[in-house]
Amino acid sequence: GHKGATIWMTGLSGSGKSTVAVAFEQVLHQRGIHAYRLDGDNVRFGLNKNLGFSAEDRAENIRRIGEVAKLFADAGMVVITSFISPYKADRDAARELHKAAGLAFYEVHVNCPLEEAEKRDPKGLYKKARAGQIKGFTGIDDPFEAPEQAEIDLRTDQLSVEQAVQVMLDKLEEGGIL
Ligand code: GGZ
Repeated sequence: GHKGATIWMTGLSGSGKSTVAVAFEQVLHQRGIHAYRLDGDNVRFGLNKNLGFSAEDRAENIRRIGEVAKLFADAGMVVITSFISPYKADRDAARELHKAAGLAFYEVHVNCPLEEAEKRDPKGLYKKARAGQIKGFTGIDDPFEAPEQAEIDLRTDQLSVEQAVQVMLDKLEEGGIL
């Protein structure tokens, strides 16, 4: 059996959050673990469709995601959240929510240098941000406050997706979650 927990992936656009989250979820499912991913596709187009990318809206985005993740984790699921979550205070609030409810919380820094994320630019968003067509883009003209004490640090410019997933599996096994 396994316990509920939230795995909180934080990192720049293009850092590999979603790629690693999808691969990690797949392995958990193969092992018969009830896992669920929260990402922009199922949250920003639904629950949070009234929110944009101002500091206030990002904070509210993360606050709601933290609350939803807590509920899923409380129901016994392994929740994987995949949002930039650029502000330390907002991530810490999500962590505190879980702590107060006695639920495990793992912050995962999807740690890819801006230079590399910008080189990947899978959606061409960095290019637009550099050209001034998108204002307030994280890493370009909006902040990303890197975690100082993440439970897991993934240098996704150096690790394969499989290696990154293995690091996460090892950590959760060590913590008695899996
Ligand atoms: C950063 C933005 C922005 C701005 C749109 N800044 O690479 P993507 O496209 O798929 O991931 C990014 C996503 C970020 O949404 P989050 O909910 O994860 O952000 S936060 O946690 O800060 O609330 C990017 C796209 O939305 N996007 N405008 N200005 N990313």
